[in-house]
Amino acid sequence: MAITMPPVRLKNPTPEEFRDRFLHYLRYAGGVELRMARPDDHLAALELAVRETLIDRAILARRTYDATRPKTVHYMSMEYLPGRLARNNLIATELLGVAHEAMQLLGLNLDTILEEEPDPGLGNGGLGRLAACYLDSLATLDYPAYGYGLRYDYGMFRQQFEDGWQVEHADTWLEEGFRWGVPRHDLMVPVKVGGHVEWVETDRGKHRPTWRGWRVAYGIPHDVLIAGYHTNTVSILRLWDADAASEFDFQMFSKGSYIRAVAERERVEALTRVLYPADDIEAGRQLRLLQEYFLVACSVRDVVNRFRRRHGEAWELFPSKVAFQLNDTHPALTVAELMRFFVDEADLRWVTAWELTRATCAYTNHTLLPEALETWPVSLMQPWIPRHVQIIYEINRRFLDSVKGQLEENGNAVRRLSILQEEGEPRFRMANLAIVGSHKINGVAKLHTELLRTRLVKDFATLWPERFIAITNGITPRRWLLSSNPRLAAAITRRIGDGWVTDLDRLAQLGEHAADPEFQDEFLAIKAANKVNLAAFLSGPGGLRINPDAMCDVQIKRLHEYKRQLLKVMHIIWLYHRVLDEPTREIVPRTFVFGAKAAPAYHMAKLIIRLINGVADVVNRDPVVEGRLQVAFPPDYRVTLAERIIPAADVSEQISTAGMEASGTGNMKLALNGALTVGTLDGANIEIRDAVGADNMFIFGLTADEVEARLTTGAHNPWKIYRADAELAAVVDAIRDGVFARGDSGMLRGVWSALMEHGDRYMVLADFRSYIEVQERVEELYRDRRAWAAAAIRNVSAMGGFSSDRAVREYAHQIWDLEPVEIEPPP
Ligand code: NBG
Repeated sequence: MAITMPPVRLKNPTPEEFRDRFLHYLRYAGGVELRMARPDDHLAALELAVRETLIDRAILARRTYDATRPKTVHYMSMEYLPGRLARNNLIATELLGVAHEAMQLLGLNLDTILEEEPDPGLGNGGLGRLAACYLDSLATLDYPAYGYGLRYDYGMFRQQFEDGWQVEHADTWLEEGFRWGVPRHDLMVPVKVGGHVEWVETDRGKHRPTWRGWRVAYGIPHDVLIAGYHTNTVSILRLWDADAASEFDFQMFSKGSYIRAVAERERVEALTRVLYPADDIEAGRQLRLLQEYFLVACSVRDVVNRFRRRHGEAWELFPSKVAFQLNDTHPALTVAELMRFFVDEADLRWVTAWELTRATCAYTNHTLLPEALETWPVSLMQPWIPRHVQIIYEINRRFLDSVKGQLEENGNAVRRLSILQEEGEPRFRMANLAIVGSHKINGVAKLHTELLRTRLVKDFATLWPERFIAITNGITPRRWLLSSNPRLAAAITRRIGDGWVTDLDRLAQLGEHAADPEFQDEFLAIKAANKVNLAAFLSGPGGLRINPDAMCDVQIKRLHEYKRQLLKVMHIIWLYHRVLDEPTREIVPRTFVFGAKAAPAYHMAKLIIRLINGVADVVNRDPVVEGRLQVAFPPDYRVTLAERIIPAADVSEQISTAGMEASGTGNMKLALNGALTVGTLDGANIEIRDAVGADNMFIFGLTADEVEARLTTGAHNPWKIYRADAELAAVVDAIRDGVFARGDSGMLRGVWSALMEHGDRYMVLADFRSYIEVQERVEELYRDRRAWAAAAIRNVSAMGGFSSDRAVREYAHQIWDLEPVEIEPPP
């Protein structure tokens, strides 16, 4: 008997149908009726009503893919920062208007409901947000794609300030209810851990290493569906949850002791308990290693299962069907796990397995900071993944054999190339493993790739120059303009149509409107309205009264010394001193807005947070500067807060020590929303300058080469700079004397000491004067409102190249060899 598949609906509902869907979920998922429903019930029902559309699309896509079996990319990442999803999914599926009307029919307000949504913080910063932008573009461009990650019970900590200090609280996002993840128990996978390796004789009389005595944990995927904009494709963000699952195994490895068995179960489930904050440099983080392995093992198993379903055992096809992109080194074990699978399970010869693995994997490097490069002690890996340890040794042995003789000054180069770091405790260098196991390695901006090639891993670049490529990061215009800045988006659309949403290069057409006074005025009015919104949000109950007419000067990013929030604060102190010296001086009123979390173990970063709050405390209370200088540091910076701040920004602070910021992506978001960049020649700032022109940007400071020269020749002399600049000295002294620490000169001494006693590694003193000067130019241009507006519009119009659509296409062409597949709706 033929079974015909039910048709999949893809027609969008009418407002009345959407209303009925909403009421259905309210009742049958939430168990309430409209008159007793609370805001979170509304949100839940709304999300489920939208999710229904996404699921229809995902099911349809699955049918298409199972039939056409296209090559698929798998983005492997320990971090994702998708932000709130409801509005973006409504926009992408063209349901925003429908939902709006449907809620009106019920006497509800859609915007109010959407404000209820929590923001999943499954990442630290740019690296995780980039992954989310790429999933948006992959779907919008119809590329078959999975994002693989972990479903942490506790994401990035919630930040509060107590007495100016950062205090971390657990982020209980799952308890607030997360409806977007669809659990797929049918796709549960086993993961082996522990045990040892034995040499076992095969039927053919050979001896081969065999992993024995392992235990099993299970991964349960939760699929978060990310809708492509105006297309039927959805990207699947598959997040693994660790589970001790089956009663059977559970008893097998716990040998009858009930209590021990329950404890064991707890241990397994703790695998995906918490996201590790970045820069948490402390050693021995065994759980983090296991998390990385768990992500890799679950995802590879999932991919292999799908491959088998589609292609049986035709492993030679693997690289033409599967691409893995390693987002930094965190998932570098993918290389070893694929080898283990091919050799141990698929029974392929090492050489064949290696060719398939390398042709499948590619690695993106996101940082040049040596202290951020992952290495794992072999002794830490051995008890958990003994077979992988053995495989990595073998990869390394064969690799080093193959390069001997190929490189000039053999000895040292080989030592640097080795995956094994032998000085001190033996460790595996994950970047080396990722590079050796990949056919392409990319940096995230031009300068970054150059420094990767010439400094960080120069021996690899000499060996395989063709494998190193630059793909500059990008951001999705759907979230970072269309959804978060509706006023500006509408104004742009009125001028040039809405094609820019999926073809950001069209923004270039705005260039001709930059000189149009009418558009300038409109632009300024939009900025002003966005600032009023932000001011209202920041003012909050008991909060600061923000002057909405002031220039809005923004630095929002992870707190790190190389990003130099300290330099920004020193500028504020300098300005403050100026006004105190001459209270009647005319200055452009400014509101400084910070957003930043410090890794909990990063002491200096926390001191800098205390300093910012200390400066805010002094400046915001001082009647002398009232309405002219204000410092706002709303706690708990995250995607949702970025979406509020960016549309209101006039000035974008991108002031990292040159050579240290791989790319930056906040720089792109702010420029796209018409903020003017104050920046060093670092990361993607350089490419932004090339696009918008030096006249429409404020470049200052040392170049990467100059920084390098100062650091390596010892030419940097903090005291000399201090003595030569009385205003700078006053700023430094104020920090030392505790002016911003309620007179306690000990509290922030560490900040002073990093500058004056520990060599000022981040060149804050060296760049101070140049920064002050460029800020004076900012003020000057800002006074000419029309000229400012023109420059801001030119910024917007030049941002086409920074779309994540462009970036994803480059990955598809240059790395993945991936073709789009359109999902046709059923007849
Ligand atoms: C960050 C860099 C940023 C870059 C993002 C995305 C890490 C390790 N790196 O400059 O610091 O924009 O990655 O590529 O988080």
